[in-house]
Amino acid sequence: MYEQFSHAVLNEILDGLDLDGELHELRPFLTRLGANFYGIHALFDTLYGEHPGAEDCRVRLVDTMARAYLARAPELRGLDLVRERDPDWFLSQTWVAMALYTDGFAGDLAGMPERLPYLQDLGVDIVHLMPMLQCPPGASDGGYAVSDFRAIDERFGTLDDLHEVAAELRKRDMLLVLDVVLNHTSREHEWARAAREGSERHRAFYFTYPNREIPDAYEETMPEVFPEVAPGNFTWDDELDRWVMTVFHGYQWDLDYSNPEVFVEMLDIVLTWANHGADILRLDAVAFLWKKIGTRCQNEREAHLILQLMKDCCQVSAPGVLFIAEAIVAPVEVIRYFGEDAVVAKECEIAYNATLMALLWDGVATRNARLLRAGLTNLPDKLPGATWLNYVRCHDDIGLGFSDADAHAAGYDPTAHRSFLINYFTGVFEGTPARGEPFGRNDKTGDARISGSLASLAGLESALESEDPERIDDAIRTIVLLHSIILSFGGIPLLYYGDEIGTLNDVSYLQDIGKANDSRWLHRPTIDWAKAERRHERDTIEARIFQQLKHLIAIRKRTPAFADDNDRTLVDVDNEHLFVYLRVPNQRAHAPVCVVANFDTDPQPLDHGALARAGVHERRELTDLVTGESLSVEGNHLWLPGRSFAWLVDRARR
Ligand code: OTU
Repeated sequence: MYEQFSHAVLNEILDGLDLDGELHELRPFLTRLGANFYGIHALFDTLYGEHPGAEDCRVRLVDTMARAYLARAPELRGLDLVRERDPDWFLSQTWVAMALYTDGFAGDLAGMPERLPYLQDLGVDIVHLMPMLQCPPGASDGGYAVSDFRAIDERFGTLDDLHEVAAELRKRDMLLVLDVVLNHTSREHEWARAAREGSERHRAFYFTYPNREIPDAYEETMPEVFPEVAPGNFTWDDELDRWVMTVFHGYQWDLDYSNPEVFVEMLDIVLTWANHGADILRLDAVAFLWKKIGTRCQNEREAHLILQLMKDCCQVSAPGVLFIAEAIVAPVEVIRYFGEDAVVAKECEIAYNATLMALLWDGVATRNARLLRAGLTNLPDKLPGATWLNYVRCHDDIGLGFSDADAHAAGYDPTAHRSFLINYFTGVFEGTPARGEPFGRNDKTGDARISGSLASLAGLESALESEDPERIDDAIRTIVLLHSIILSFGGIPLLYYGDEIGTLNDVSYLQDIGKANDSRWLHRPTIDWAKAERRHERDTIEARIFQQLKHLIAIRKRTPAFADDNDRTLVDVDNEHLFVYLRVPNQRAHAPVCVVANFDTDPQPLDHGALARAGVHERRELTDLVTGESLSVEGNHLWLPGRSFAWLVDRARR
């Protein structure tokens, strides 16, 4: 019944649109729209059925999808078809990603093409260009306070430059990831300007209030994201003469997605960037998309419905394009971004694995895998057709997002343990090699997070200062160990630019008033290309890191067990320093791989019997894919050097 009704609605909408001349071109679009319209219509009704603007926006929604489809380049439409036929294409082990700031990496977009061989040398084939959209001068939260969602900021170049980068990537079988900042705009965005100039229509794009009554009601339950520099979630705006909801910085105005116009506008922007050649769109801060008094205003059911509607619409106009959910929330909450109550992923196909990231750093500080194991045992299974972005560092701070229950399970007092970690990574803990800075300290809750480059947090900066070869060695081992996990864990490994050559903290941001109060700039470097060149010089720091990572990436790519088939099992080997898991490929012809990582700085024994019991091998001969060597078996144990790892296969099955 409902389905028939929705088709009637669809036909009525299509009849009303001025698409006549182009109808012949719309055939694949119409097929996809027909297939998805029931879902789109039902989601739209649930979200906006009661809104006075609903009918108008429903028509605009279909119009937006149709025009985006018509504007899509034939080459991209072709890719859509290929990917529709092979929907699991991105789960393959051949993908390795890197996130980078275009200016820090290549100066600007025009400088990107000549740097692509460097990425290919390492084995990277997915490139995430951090936000480049137009922002007001001065503080702009690293590009996340956008004043024009349709224009590239001139610091980076032009749209044409971007098209050239996209074409160059495609030529090299590389993928492009771009950001869409869904949750908020800059105060200087034209919608916010219009609101400040008195437009009621645009005021309704945001959450604004004449007095503190509603803001205070929200504040009762809303946490603060940037407690030091942007306390509270509302900012008084003199020009507007009202309070505005600003969950992040005071200059980032939250969009009100209960207004269907906001949804339609933002869908148009999503589809626009898909048409500019993005293969994958990173949707920023998706947990925050729906606000409700009396809640934390994160992970609300409606936030999921908005993403599902966004996905369904994208599926109609640009079905080859994937979404990344940037939701830095608890594991049980993150997996809902793959699609709640769904059978296969139908919201975002990819999500940041912030749990793994934070737990890896715990392993570095504690030299054991207790919390890592406890936390990951409770990482729920993903849906089929969904995958993780596994990372060690990114442009943001490290939040200690593990649950108290997991900390207890690992034998820690959660509060004491979190403060140990903060002290360890910010150089306060006696004897720590780590050199980070605190970020987002909140005196009310006692929370804090951590900034710093991977190399500096892993101890390379202090080791180089001490000129102690053993400490330098430890730091490099730690850096490679962390990467060995993200490369084998299941999902797309996401490297962060500069880490591949051991880039240290960069304190130059302190000289810039737009950045000085945000320690995340410590780890948003400008690449030193002379340093990068040293990757070719034997025994330099750069070569030791880069060449090992390159080697691991190459092995990953030819090892089918590392594709993401939801096939990882943690193995208990009765040694708290070791983190062990088994990856079983879905085709029996390929060999399973057992990943063994020693977080201790001293050698640790691995019990052979425990591996046999876990079904890792039939014989006593194991080969390490990384070194190609058989592991030395002494008595019943394999010995793993400090901060080392192995990717083991049963020799008989190689
Ligand atoms: C994201 O961050 C971006 O990655 C940050 O760089 C931006 O500042 C922020 O959004 C606002 O656009 O929203 O879902 O440092 O981990 O703010 C999580 C805290 C986010 C970030 C958090 C994150």
